[in-house]
Amino acid sequence: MAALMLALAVPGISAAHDFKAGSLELKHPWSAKAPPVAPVLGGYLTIVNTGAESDRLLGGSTPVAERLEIHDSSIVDGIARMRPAKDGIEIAPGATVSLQPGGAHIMLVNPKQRPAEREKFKATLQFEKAGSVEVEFVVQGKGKATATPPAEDHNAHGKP
Ligand SMILES: [Cu+2]
Repeated sequence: MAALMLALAVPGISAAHDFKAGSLELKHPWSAKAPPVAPVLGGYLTIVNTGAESDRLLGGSTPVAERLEIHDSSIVDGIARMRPAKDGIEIAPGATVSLQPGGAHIMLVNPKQRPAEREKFKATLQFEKAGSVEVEFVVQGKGKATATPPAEDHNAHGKP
């Protein structure tokens, strides 16, 4: 554990906007540009587990929002529903897990800042084994790279 924490203290210098923590590779964290009134911002990235042990994304924090939550998405009666992933998101050995619009995702609840498109913001992701990992999310407009984020779905989240 101590060795892992040490490795994480090394600043990530990466033009490719990828991050590494132990045997986890965190690829291109991004957030969808949302309307100024949106109560949540979605966060997405791809996690590759190159190790022999399973790990779990449990949560995290970011200066730009009150809370960072991990959400799961499932189709119930043809409607996409989201709820906090109580046990986090498992990343099995050798697996590539994509957090993306319409699927499991990171939810930034009650944004305090609204970074503009192409701006980056910091976040700390908490993994069961890899521990705390600092990453940077880049804000992207809709309709780029991956699918269009279903922003209206996020409004369905109830407040606790
Ligand atoms: Cu959500």
